[in-house]
Amino acid sequence: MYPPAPPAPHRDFISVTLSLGQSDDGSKTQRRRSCWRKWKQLSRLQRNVILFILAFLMLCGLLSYISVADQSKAPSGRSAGEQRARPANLPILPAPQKADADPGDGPVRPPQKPQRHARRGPPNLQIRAPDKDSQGRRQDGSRRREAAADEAHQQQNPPRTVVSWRGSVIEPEQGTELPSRRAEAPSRPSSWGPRILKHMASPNERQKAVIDAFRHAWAGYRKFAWGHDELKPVSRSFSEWFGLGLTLIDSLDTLWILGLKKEFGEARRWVSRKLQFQKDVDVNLFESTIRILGGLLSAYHLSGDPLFLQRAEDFGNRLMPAFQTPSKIPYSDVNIGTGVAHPPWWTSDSTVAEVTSIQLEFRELSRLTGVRKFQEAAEEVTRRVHSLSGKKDGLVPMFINTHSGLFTHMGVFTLGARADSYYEYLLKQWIQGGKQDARLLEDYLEAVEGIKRHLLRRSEPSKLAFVGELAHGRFSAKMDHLVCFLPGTLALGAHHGLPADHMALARELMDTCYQMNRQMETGLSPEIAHFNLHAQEGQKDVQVKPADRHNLLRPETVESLFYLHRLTGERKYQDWGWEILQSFNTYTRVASGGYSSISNVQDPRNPQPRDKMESFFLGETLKYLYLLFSDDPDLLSLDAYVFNTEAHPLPIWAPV
Ligand code: DMJ
Repeated sequence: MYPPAPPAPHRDFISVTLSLGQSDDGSKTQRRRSCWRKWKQLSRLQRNVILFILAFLMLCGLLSYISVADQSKAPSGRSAGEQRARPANLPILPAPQKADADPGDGPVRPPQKPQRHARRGPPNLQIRAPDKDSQGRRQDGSRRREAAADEAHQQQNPPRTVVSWRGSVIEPEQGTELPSRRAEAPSRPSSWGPRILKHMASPNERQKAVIDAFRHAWAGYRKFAWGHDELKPVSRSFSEWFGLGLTLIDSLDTLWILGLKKEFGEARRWVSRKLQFQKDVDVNLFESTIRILGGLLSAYHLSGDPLFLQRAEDFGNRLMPAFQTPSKIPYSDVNIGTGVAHPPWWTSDSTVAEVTSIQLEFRELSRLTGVRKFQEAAEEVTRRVHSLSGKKDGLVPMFINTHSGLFTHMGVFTLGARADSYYEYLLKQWIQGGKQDARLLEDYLEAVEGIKRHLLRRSEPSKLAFVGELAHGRFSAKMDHLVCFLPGTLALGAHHGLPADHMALARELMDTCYQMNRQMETGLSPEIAHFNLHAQEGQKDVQVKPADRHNLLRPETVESLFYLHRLTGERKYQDWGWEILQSFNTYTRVASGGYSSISNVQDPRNPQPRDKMESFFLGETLKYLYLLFSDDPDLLSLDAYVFNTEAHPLPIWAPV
């Protein structure tokens, strides 16, 4: 039994009505009394239900008020605190879309469904280009208007330097720093002289063929993917990775070097007017550093246009949260809009090559801006990795933990994916900094000895030297095409005074990388090759597994050919590169514009286009081919420049 209900708190009721601020006339008093009587007649249960509903309605009202107030307080962005509290990985990029973009102007188109494409034989025989004329006519008017506006802008804000095309008359110093900040800049790299493309001969026949290939790739990107990350040449659409115009930025310095002035101007306009970093998007720290930061810095060095440095600094700032980890080893991903950094969802590890291959760019950004934090954060990683245990004669594991700062997945060693550019950046940082930092050199030299001792073998029947992998003491005769950066790096080290046997090894590995292309029916290397270790009748040196026979238009072979030719002067390296360019043209060129990765380098009748043109095809592959075919050692001299791992040239701080 419940005890009898206490008398109703009459005063409470009156206090509520008074709070409405109404005058207390007789009729209202009557109504109140009758309401009160009705209330008293209700059962306890009925009263409780009504009270509960009222409380619920009040709560809902309060919540919706708060949410409306919040939205109206944040018209375009969130406070830094709110932004940081937001979870990362928000799905904001549009799905791949078909594009028929209007380069240079026009609003961003709403997302559309990607078109499926039918695969019909070699890509260069596929799909006709759309009606260029009518499209071109439509675009011409607006492009002319934009060009005029841009010219007016250039006249009002003339560049600080007198720069003739391809940098042939760039004044020293002026194009490489922000004068207003010079006093704050780190003192060390204060001088570097006039060494940009001093005299530039007209392109020879092979270089013209590269220009033609580049124009074709660019035409496809411009028509179908303008301002997006990557061209899908077969379906004539695009794909997004970061949503930052990756191909366009990766291509800026190649456009400049190849002398494509009009195209460079158009791309520059896009950077000036459309490139937007305030975006709620996760980017991979390494990939965006080498392609976007590196691309902008090189564009700045070559053109002297401060726009590129401003963009580089903005972007660098947005990457900095990645370094805020317990160990100072950066996370793999960072949201450039919210500033939230994080590892991949499945691990708290980062990839060793990724965290150790961002230093050239961050150091250069500090040198140019005078803002030290970029260099300090990146160099802290180098210092920590230098003193870590778990290496095997200078060889590093593939993963490192962002909490403990220690290597993980110990005992697996490769020069391929996840470790490759660690070795490259040891040498290149040493060169960039004027060969001062003994720890970098020591780590590099030790690693080359480790490669020779543990990973270097010779194949049968041709005794090709190759670099395999080691997993817990077991050798695997597997070599990624990515490893073909190594001959070039070894040759570069030898050029900068390292032991002559590095050059000998570079030559041998260069032959092998060439054979990885040459022994395929298309003349293009597979992504991964396996080398034959046992002499057997009818067996080739290079073997390919079905899952590994794709080619992504990667640069590493032609990158090394460039170094080997530049540093030995031997014509055969140019000839090998020429063969590879022919193969790209035969098997990967798409008639309507662009080049496509292929799935099968062993089937020349049906190489199976994968419908993707990676940004590094323009940023690296075609740039290195163009430089390979030049006989001018002063064209981006290796005594004045160091190329980042995405082929973006950065100045050596103290020229040699
Ligand atoms: C590029 O992004 C860089 O060269 C990187 O170091 C490795 N992968 C691609 C090219 O293959």
